[in-house]
Amino acid sequence: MFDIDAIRAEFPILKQQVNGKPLVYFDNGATAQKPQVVLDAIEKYYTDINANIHRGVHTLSQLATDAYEESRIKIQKHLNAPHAHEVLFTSGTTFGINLVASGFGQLLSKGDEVIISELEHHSNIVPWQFACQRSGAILKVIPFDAQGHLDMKAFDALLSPRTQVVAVNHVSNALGVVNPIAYIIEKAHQVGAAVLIDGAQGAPHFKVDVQALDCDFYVFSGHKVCAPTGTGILYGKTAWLEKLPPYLGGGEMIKEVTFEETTYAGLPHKFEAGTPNIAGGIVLGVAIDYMNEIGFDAIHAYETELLEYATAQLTAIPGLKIYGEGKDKAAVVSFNIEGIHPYDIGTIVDKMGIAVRTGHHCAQPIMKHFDIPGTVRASFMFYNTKEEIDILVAAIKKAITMLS
Ligand code: 7TS
Repeated sequence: MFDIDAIRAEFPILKQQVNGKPLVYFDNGATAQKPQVVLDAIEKYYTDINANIHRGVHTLSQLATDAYEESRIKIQKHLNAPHAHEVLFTSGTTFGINLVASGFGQLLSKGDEVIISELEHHSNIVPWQFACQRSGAILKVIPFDAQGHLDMKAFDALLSPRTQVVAVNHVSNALGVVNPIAYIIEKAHQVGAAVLIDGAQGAPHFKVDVQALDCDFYVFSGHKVCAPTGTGILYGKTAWLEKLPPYLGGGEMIKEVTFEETTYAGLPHKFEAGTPNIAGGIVLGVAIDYMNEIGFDAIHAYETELLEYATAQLTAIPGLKIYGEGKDKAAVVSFNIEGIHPYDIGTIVDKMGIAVRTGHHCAQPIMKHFDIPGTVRASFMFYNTKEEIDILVAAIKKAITMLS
């Protein structure tokens, strides 16, 4: 059963007052809060087994290595990845996309094509611009319509035998729209292109099955799934990970080093140079276990209720416009109020203890499409409540009175 009071009790930060008011945390798209079990696991790692991994014969090093590799297997199972070596630890989504795009920058040829979408976060745009600049490949962009849905007819028309990579997000961070990734993956594979899914806003809300999706890469950040910052996962199919060149050179990623030539370690180590965020990697497994215990079906059902409630309540405010419409959305409401700058709304509701994000959300092309400076974004997680949405709605009404 979904016991919201019990869940909230597990997040110490939610008991805080901010500006003299109980915290209402609606900036989960930026980062999620951490349950006690995650906080305890960080402390336990440093208290009991802190040591470097994959190198010591001593007991602590083996304990730390085992815990790190067990976490990799947990995440492999969670994603239904065929092999543990296809699950790479990273520092986050940005790192994962850069690793893949940088590799493709070396594999692509002049005239090849890379397709992204107009709905991407900057971290799924800029690395592909780098790759295209380096290789002479051409960047193409799937447009979106007035509701914020990607135009699949336009996508079909962009695909060609020259398409080598398609990189799109699972869920738009700025609008909350869920993209038709199953269709995109199937169509891209028909022309032989590899597909990277930016799951930064997908992994916190959906149980992802990489085999069912058949994506070539799936990337997400640990800090958005209740784990610490500086953690993340890049899932990649073995064949692609073997084809891609290493990203960082250093310790642990080599087989043999001489001054003439270096050969590389096998997967996953080829992509894991240097001492990683060991505690973070272990605790990411703890956070994934925690979310699985609640259950992603239960999480999705509860968050859908929150989203529908928030959409109805906010739509009823005169002059309020929501960006990103339709049924296929996940846990985000992005909006503006006629005649009021989003930053002013954000500042006033913060005084009432409410955390929302305002601005372009690192997705400037979306703002350009709508010809707006930014939006106010309320993004939800399974520990939020309808009562908190009521507090937000009342605060916005008050802000409107103050500003008009
Ligand atoms: N891709 C998407 C879709 C994202 O939402 C984000 C972060 C990233 C990539 C980058 O993730 P990072 O963990 O490497 O920084 N999105 C947001 C946001 O919406 N507000 O703050 C960060």
